Amino acid sequence: MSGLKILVLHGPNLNLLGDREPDQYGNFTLDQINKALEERGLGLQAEVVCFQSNHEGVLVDRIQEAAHQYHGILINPAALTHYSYALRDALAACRLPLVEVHLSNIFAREPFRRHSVISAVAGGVICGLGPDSYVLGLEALIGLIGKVREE
Ligand code: CA2
Repeated sequence: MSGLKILVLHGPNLNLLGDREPDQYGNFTLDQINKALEERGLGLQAEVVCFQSNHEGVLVDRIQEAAHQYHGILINPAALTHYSYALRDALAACRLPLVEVHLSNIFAREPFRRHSVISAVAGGVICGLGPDSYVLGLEALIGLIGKVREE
């Protein structure tokens, strides 16, 4: 599928990747993840635009703006995963195909991380594979967009 525009959203503190908590999240930086996504996107004829914010409302604004500008959203909501109904409502309202990703296996971590309030409005969820979660998530999202378009 050609000519797709994908918005990648990263939630709070993901800008710290590569700097702290390497045991949990690895040594790579957010820039490196973004570059890998842009490159994979090129291979799939999709333009990938990446955005990170530490602020829930900024992410909500970005999702609202995305509705008419993008074909799908790939999101790592970070800690907002576990409690942000505002983010969930914005993602549901924009009605774009959505894939949720996590670097870590949230089901193997503290109890509060084992539930996502976002997953119910996502087409799919990938976690636990480090940066590969994002790349696999992008591929899955492009597949999902293709299916939605066929309907
Ligand atoms: O595993 C993931 O991708 C998470 O979304 C990462 C979030 C966490 O709250 C979720 O439960 C799972 C945390 C992102 C913060 O990333 C940091 C990176 C380096 C240093 C400190 C935090």
